[in-house]
Amino acid sequence: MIEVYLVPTANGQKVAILLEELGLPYVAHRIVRTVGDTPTNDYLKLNPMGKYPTLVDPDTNDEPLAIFETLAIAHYLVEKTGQLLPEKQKERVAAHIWAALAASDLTPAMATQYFLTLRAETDVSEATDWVLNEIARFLAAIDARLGDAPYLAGDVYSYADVLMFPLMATSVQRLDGGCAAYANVTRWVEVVGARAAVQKGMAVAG
Ligand SMILES: N[C@@H](CCC(=O)N[C@@H](CS)C(=O)NCC(=O)O)C(=O)O
Repeated sequence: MIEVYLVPTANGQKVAILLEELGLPYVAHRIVRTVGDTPTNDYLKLNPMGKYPTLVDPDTNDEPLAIFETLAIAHYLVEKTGQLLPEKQKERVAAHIWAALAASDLTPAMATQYFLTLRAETDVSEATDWVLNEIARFLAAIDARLGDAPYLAGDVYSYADVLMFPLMATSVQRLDGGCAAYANVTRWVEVVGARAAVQKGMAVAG
């Protein structure tokens, strides 16, 4: 059975929601750690960065696979099942684009915002202003996209929505006003957040 090692952050939530949506049986190891904890050597064999999440799948064509990087885990799971990947090429490409934006742009920006506003002990106001401006650019682009289509890929719910949801539901809530200024994002959060699999995944990694 699939095993997933996660901490209760947006990346862990993304993978837990995916597993729930795809109906794959899994065991979640919810790791409790504090800042500065070092990973065990056994865990570093699965994920050389010692970060979370990591997914281990014994049910492959060959040897068991250990997969890290949330976007790579998502690609693996949707390819394995053929689900949450739109049929139409235009929508499939859109899913890849918005999934990449969630993983490569908004997630690192929110992690940087977390450090600069909650952990940094020196004056980092210039860097904070820069990252908040970047986040506002991403949120405006996502809001515009969700003004043109009900879901990020287009008319169909896809893995891009899964990778974006925990960012909007948790990380972005750290900002003044959360995502309230973004009407299309707010509508989409209500729709996606009402899905049973999304609620279950959020609870597993909450
Ligand atoms: N690019 C990685 C980022 C993973 C990451 O930064 N995970 C955080 C939790 S969301 C973590 O493990 N932090 C603990 C640490 O850095 O030691 C991914 O997408 O999975």
